[in-house]
Amino acid sequence: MEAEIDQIANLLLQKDSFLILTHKNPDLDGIGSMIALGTALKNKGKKVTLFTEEKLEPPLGNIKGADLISSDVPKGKFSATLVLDCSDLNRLGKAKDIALSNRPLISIDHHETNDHFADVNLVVPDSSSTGELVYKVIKKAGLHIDQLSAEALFAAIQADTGCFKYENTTSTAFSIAAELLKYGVSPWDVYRNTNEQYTLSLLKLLELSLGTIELHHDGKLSIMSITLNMIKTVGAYPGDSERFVSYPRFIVGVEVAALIRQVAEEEYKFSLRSNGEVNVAQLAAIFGGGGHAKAAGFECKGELSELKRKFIKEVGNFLK
Ligand SMILES: [Mn+2]
Repeated sequence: MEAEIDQIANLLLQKDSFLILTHKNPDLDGIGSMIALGTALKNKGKKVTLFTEEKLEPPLGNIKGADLISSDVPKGKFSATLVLDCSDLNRLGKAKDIALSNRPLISIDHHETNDHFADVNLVVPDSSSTGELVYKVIKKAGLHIDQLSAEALFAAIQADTGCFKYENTTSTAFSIAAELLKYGVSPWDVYRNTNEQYTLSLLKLLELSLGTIELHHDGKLSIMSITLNMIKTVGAYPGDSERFVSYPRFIVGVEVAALIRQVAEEEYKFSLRSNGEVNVAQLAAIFGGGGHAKAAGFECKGELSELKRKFIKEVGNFLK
């Protein structure tokens, strides 16, 4: 890990224009890492372009510095591309080709399913978050951390550790978070701004989706579903519903929880969470997805009852 940190720190200082990317359907770890690294490089006089395919919506989009990120496909040449929190090139979506034509490609990530697609790969599955690794790189390069980058890094670590409660909440994660507070970060403000902020329609959507929870495999698998019809019923864009996946996971006896969200007529996103027994990154990989042992996901196309049947059967193979 130290060799890659050194190598990336040197590249950050040598090169002068950077394209900074994260995975499709970005999360706070990816976005916070982008804002922090982008700001630190900008303050060093470097040119930075931050891109996400989707326009950021609240609550994710409430993060300070979100205005630095554009959803217009980047043009021009960059002297390096930084890919943050992204396990493979296909998860880059529209940015994949631009990334490949602006090398060196530098990947900073902590997904155990990362396939080491880049020219330099700082991939540390033991790391709580990509934010933690970005902090180490920024420190190594001697880049200045201002309040904006400190808040963005804190948001990244706070999010990926589930507010410092998951098993990846290591002493390193706590030490870096403690360090970041010295820059004036308020944990409460960061949390409330980027996690709560439910709209009434999002709560109405939660009400509808709680009614869909079903149990399989003797109560070890719980499935919750959100359809396009339900979203239509509650009104316009309701906010980030992926976090609802915690509710089926809370149920006594559940080992694997799945939230199935319909995104188009015959297109679905499966978000998976584990309470420990099953490695859902491996489960998701069978369906072409990936993630972490306790939080993963995949996307698929087809008829829902058939997709669900296959999924339920596969979960059975993973349960003891
Ligand atoms: Mn992450």
